[in-house]
Amino acid sequence: MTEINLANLMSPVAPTWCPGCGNFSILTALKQALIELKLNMEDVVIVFGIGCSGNTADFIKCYGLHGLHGRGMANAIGIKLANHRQKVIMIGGDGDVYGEGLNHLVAACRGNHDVTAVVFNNHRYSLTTGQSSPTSNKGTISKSTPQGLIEDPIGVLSIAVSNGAGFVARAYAGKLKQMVEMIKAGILYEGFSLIDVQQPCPTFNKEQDYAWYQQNVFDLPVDYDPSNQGQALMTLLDKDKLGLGILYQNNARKAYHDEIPQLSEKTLIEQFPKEINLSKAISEFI
Ligand SMILES: Cc1ncc(C[n+]2csc(CCOP(=O)(O)OP(=O)(O)O)c2C)c(N)n1
Repeated sequence: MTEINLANLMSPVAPTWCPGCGNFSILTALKQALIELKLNMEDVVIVFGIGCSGNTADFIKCYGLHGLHGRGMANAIGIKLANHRQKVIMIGGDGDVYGEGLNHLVAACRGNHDVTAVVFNNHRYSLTTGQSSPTSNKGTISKSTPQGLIEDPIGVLSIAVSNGAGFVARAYAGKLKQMVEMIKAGILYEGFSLIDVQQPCPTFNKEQDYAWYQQNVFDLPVDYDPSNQGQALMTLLDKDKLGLGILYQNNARKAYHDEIPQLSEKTLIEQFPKEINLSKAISEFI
């Protein structure tokens, strides 16, 4: 076993992100969280979506999978069920996780699958040069909406809170220390954890820049109670002011794999037969 440290997370590939991109600090926070949790390299799998965010796959050394756009969560759930002793983290953008992958996100919430999703939310499809995404504001001018976006932004954290996600948090790429704490808490939580990271994209989102975030984010008050689902939903109804912290945490709900008696003793891969008669297995299903 190899305990995670900065040196062994270091990829030989330097990030290709634009200067000032919020992705730099999110990657730093992720590495810091893994180091502070004293996890082993062999115990962590990171699944990446497609996008500037998904390109993080090249910039961190770890066990992982860089799969199809929008399908990262499905892969993450599969990996978790194959070996539920591993910590599984899913990284993707708002387009990837809240657009193409929304159905898989809802499945992760409903099942309370023990996966930690860190969503790099820059309110744009940035890798493809800045089209509006499900979290773009109404009126956004972009290449795909030259006359202004007609739709309202998706209230995706409310969807998560009201559909079974056990842990829902919001962080901001401009607040590194808090982001590290959110990611650590999400990884430690046994169930589905969604950490929405608000992230400036200096190239394609001129509207929500660092100055805008300084005006529009706030720390949740000290008396905020994350176990109160109603309070979380009320807080999330305000789509302009962005409360940072753990919005909702349900410690009473079991993770999906803990509901499966066949996984109580051994993981699925430990139970996998050494030899398998494929024709016999297939004939049982047809
Ligand atoms: C199925 C599919 N549809 C579309 C694309 C093209 N595509 C690649 S990256 C991307 C945008 C990703 O945006 P987001 O998930 O918000 O990540 P960001 O680049 O902003 O980090 C799109 C649409 C693709 N690769 N696969």
